[in-house]
Amino acid sequence: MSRRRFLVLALLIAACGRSVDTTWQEGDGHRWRALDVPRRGTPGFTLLDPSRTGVTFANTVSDSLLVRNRILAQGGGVCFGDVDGDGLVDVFLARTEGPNALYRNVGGWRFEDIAQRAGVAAPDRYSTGCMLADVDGDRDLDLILVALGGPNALFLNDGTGRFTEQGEEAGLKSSAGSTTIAAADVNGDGWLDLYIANYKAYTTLDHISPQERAFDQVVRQLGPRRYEVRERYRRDYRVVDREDLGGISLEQRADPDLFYRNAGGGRFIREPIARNPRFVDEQGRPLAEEPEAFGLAAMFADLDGDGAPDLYVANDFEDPDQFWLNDGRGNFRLAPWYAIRSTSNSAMAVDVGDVNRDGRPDLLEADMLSLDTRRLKTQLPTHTAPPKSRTISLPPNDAAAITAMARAMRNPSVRAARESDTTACATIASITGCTPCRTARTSGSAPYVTSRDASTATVRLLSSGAAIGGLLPHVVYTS
Ligand SMILES: [Ca+2]
Ligand SMILES: [Ca+2]
Ligand SMILES: [Ca+2]
Ligand SMILES: [Ca+2]
Repeated sequence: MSRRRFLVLALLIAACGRSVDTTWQEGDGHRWRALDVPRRGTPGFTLLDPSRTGVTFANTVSDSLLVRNRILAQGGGVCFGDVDGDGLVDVFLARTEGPNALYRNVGGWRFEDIAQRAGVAAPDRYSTGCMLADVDGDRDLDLILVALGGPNALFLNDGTGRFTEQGEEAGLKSSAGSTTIAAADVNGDGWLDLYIANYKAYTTLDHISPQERAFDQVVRQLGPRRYEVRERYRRDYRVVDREDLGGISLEQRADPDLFYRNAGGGRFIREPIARNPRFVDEQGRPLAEEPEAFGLAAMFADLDGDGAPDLYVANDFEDPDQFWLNDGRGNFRLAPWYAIRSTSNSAMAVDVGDVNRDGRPDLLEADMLSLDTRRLKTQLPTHTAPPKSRTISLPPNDAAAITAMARAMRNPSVRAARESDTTACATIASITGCTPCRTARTSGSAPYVTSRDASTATVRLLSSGAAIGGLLPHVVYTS
């Protein structure tokens, strides 16, 4: 063997044999190690057969139950975590009808269901969402389990994977149609706080005949453009003045979401979202009423990069999603609507990750409707009416703010501003290429912009209020 050929071979052997240091590095309350990524093969996943893994779970709901409550067809959640501290990640699966499953990871991609002896089977409820998190600070993963119609409950882990359901003293009592849980220490006191998204525990479609729930049966007219829901339907219906539609809309009410502050040791105290300075609207005002939206997903994630967990709530139907920005002390303010200009109509799920690796978190929202046209034709959309008008606030004649907003919208149909506000008009025209600006028909001195984008509707720029921050997370939508 020539010396050169020997050298190449030696280098090849060295390269192939280069190993990654995969020893665990211990930290305060955590440990980490490098991944030894195989040099061969392709990225992706390999489907493992249930006969190999032992995971035979299926969430089926009987027709006899569904005929009484169709919302039970929405499914249950899955949670991952090492519940018994053996270093292997275990899997919890929530079941709508019957016992939940807790698959202990026994190694080699094999699992055994220990839900019964672990004390988390809870067959007495319609389990929906789950969360494995250490809420009492003893360094083992506890289970928060919510159910359609309740009870929502905390199961404390003894450290070995045996759980004890806590009673009402945990503070999570609810009979709402809960769907999912998000946990984060929102106020930085070291204790994980909770946000539970709610849908509705039932639908009137299963209880009230079409004739009985007709508009004139449910609603009484009090005068010109004045309506009220009759007393016996107020728990389930509300009338909404849809200025953008030029009329009144009758809507089924949803269950308000739940925010819980962890008072320490896994004792939760519910704080309302309305009339609470912790939650304020885009203009910084506390909310007058609890938001009622059909919530299906909620997630805490730091979306603006200030280190504090923000909150994104994805809602079904035409209820807008809610994007709450945390001020770092656990106070939330709704992000300006144009921070995310459109959302899924039938939002089903949401996730956060840096998909293009530029260091900024991206947001993925899954919609119910398929992108595939064949499949789409087998689905029933919600026939949502055109989007609602929105009113936002900007400093008057602030070219920088208007520039930021116009850039945020990147909307070629932004096409009007108050004629006398030449700065705003020129700025918008230069960005959007839409000229000329036309005279606003709005009253007072407020400049405004009209957008005909299908997702943004009419916008009025009023004369005071919030400045625009750099709140432009990348948005990826899929279905
Ligand atoms: Ca384990
Ligand atoms: Ca714990
Ligand atoms: Ca906290
Ligand atoms: Ca943040």
